[in-house]
Amino acid sequence: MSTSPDAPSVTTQYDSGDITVLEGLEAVRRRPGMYIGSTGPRGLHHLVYELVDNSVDEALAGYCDRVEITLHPDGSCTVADNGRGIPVSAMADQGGKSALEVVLTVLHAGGKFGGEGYKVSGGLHGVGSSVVNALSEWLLAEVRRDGGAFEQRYEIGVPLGPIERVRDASDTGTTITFLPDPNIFEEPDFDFDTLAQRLRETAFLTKGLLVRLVDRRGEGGEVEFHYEGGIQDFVRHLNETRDPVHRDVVYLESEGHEATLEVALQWTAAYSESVYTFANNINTHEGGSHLTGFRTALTRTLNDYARAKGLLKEKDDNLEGPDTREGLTAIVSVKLREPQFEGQTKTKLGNSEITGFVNAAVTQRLAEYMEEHPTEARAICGKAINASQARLAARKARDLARRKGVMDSTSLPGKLADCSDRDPANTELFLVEGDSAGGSAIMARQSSFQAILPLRGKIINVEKARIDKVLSNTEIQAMITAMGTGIDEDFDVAKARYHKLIIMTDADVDGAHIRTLILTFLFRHMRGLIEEGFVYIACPPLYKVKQGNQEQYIEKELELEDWLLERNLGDLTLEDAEGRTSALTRARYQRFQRALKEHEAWAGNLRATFGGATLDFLQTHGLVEADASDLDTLQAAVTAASDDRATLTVESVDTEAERIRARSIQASTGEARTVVIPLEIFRTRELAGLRGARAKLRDQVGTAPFRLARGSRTRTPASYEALRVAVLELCREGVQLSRFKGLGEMNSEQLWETTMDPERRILQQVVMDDEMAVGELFAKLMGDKVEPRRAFIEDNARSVSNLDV
Ligand code: 0RA
Repeated sequence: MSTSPDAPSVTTQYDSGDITVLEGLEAVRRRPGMYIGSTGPRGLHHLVYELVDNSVDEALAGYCDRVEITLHPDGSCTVADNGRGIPVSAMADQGGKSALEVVLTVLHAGGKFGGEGYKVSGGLHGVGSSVVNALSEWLLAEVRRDGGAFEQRYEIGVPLGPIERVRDASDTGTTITFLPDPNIFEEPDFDFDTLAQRLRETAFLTKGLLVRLVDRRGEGGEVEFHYEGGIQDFVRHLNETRDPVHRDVVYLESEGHEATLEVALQWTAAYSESVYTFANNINTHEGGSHLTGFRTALTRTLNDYARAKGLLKEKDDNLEGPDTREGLTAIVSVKLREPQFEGQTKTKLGNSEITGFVNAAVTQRLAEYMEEHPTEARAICGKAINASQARLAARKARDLARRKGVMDSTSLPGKLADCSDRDPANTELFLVEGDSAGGSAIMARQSSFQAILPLRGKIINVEKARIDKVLSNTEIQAMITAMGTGIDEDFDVAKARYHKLIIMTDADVDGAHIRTLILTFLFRHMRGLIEEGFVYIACPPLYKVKQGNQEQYIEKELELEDWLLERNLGDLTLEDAEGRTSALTRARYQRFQRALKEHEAWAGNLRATFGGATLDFLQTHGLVEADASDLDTLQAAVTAASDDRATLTVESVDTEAERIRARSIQASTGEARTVVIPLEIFRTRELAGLRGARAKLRDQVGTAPFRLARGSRTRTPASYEALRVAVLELCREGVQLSRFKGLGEMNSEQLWETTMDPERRILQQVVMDDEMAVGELFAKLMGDKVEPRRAFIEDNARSVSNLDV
C-alpha cells in the first residue's frame, strides 16, 4: 500500500485542481518519510503533534485555550480544540472548496488562512494537516462555528463527500479524528507516555493553554497539563528533583524586530547542566545560534559581576563557560518568522542573527537581575567559582589518572578477563554484577571474543560526585581502562576496544540500581558509546519451558504465551455456534485477540458513560446491533429481542429525554431486570466502535457458544473472552514450566545458554530517543532527592531494563 496509490472510493468528477491534490497526497503516501521523518513510532506520533501544533497556533493567536487528545480502542486518535474552527465556507480561488478541505488536502496550505502569519513552523513540523490526512485510513473532521457543526469524512486523504452541516452548535472549535493507515505505519500503536512527555512540553511552552490527554483504550489513563507560569513552571518542574542554590526562577523576555525571546533559569547544587532550547516551540536538541548567544551572555555576565564585586580576585583566572553552567537548569525559547533548521536531525537553529539578539538581551537582563538581587547573585557566582576550582582539581585528577594509565589501555585492570581477538568489531565486554556471577561468566564465556569485567558492589553515583571523585573510584577506573575510549573531552569512540558493552545485572531492585548507576556514568561521561549503539543490556530469562524433548528459555510472561500458542495452536479445532469450523492460525488468533481488546475497551467506555447495567442488557439480549434511529424503532427492537430464554417488554417511554425503560424476565429463573436505555447511546462513536469490533470478532472466529478441542480434551466457552481463556488453557496442557530468579542461581552452563550465547541470548540495545527525558530520568533516579528515586526504582524493578533510555 505504501507504494501503490489507492483508487478513491467515491466516484466524483475531477477537475485539474483535484488532480493536483491527488498527486500531492500520492507523493506523501509514496514517500511518507520525507514528510514525517519515518514510518516508525516517531513518525506515527508526529501525526498527533502536527494536529496539536495547529491548535497551539490557534492558541498563540489568542483564540483557543484548550486542546484535548483522545486515544480510542480502534487505534484512532482525536485532537479537539476550542478555537475559532477552521473556516468552512467556499473559497472562490480554490475552485469553490471550503478552507477546511483545502487545509486537509493541499500540501502546506495550513498557514495561508487568517493572514496574521502566526503559523511559525519548520523542520519536520508544519508539514500540515493534509499529510496526516493522506496517511490516515480514514479521517473525520468536525468544525463548530457560525452556529453549526460541520463534518467531512476522508479516506487516505480523499473526501468521501462534500462538507455537511450536521446539527446546531453554540460553541466553536475544531475536532479531528484519524486512524493512521496500518499499511503505512509499521506499528500503529500510540504510546501514552511518549505523547504525555511531549504534550507536557507543549503546555509549558504555551502559557495558559490547557492540554488534556485521555487514553480510552482499556487500561485507561488521563493527564492534564496547564501552566500559567509557562517556562518558569518548566524550570520549577525540572528542579523538583534538585536542590536550588537560590530561591527564584529568573525569568526574562525580550521582543526584537525579527524574533521574541523567553528565558527561565535557576542554578542548583547538581553537577550536570540541563539547558534546553526551543525555536518556535520545537525542541532544538542540537542547539544552534540561540544557545550560542545564551552561553556567551552567561559567561560574560557572571565574570563581569564576580570581578566587579571582588568575588574573583585579580590573580584568579576567568570563569569558563562550563563553570557558569554547572548545575544550571534553563529553558531558552525563541520565536522567529523564518527559522532555519540544520543538523543531522534538523534540530539545530541556523539563523545567525539570533546569536547577537539573545546574547544582548540575556546579558542586559541578567546583569540587571544580579544587581537587584545581590544575595542570589552571590550564590550563583559561588556555585560557578566552586565549579571552576573543581575543574582545576579534576584536571589534576585526570592527569594523574592518565599517568596511571586509566585513560589509555596500556595497563589493563587486573580483574578484567580479556578476550584474545583484537578486532573491536568482533568483541564484547560484559560488565557483571558481583564477583560470583563474574566467576561463572568467566567460566561460561567464549574467550576468543568475550571479555568479562566483574564489578564489586556499588559503583559511585556520578550525579552526586564531581569528576575528580568519580575518577578515583576503582570500579569506574577499571571500566574506563577496559573500554579504552577515555571520557569527556578526551573521549574517542574510535579507540573503543569492544563494539559491544553488555551490562549484566540481576533482575531485582539491586540489579536495577547498579544498572542505572552504570548507565548514568555512560550517559554523562561516555555518551558517544550510547550514540554509536555500543551499549546493551543482557536479559536473563525468567522461565524455562519444556514440552516433550523441546525446551526453551523465556524472558517474560508475554513471550511465554507466544511460545505456547506458536507450538500448540495448530492442534486446536474450533467450531462456532453455527457449526462453522475454522483453523486457528497464529495470524487469525492475533487478530481475534486484538479485536477482543478493542471490544472490551469500547464496552468499558460505554459502561463508564451509560452505566454497566444498560450495556449488559444490550449485550445479553443482542441489542447492540439493533436499528434504533428513533424511539419507535428502539421500542420495536426491544420487544422483538424476546426469545425462549427471556421475555422483553417496554415499561415506559420518556419522549422528552429520549429514553425508554425496558424490562426482561429470564425464562429459566424468573429473574426480572429493569434498565433505562437512552436513545443517545445508539448515536455514539463508542457504540459504532463496539459494533465494528464485534464484526471483527465474528469474522475471525464466528459466534458464541464455541466448541474447542485439542485431541480428546474439549471446552465449550460461551463468550469471546471465555474462548481466549480456554485456548490458553488447552495450549498449556503437557508443558512444564520452571522459574529462575537471578544470575546467581544459574550455573555457568545455564548462564552461557541463556544470557551469553549470541545464538540464544536476548540483548536490549540502549538507545536515546529523547535526550531531555533521559537526562531528567537520571537526575531523578540519581540526584539529590531520595524519594523520587526510591519510588521509581521500586515501581520499575523489572521494567527499567525495558526502558528505551
Ligand atoms: C485560520 C483562520 C481561522 C481558523 C484557523 C486558521 C484555525 C485552524 C486550526 C487548526 C486546528 N485548529 C484550528 N483552529 C482554527 C478562522 C478565521 C476566522 O474565523 O475569521
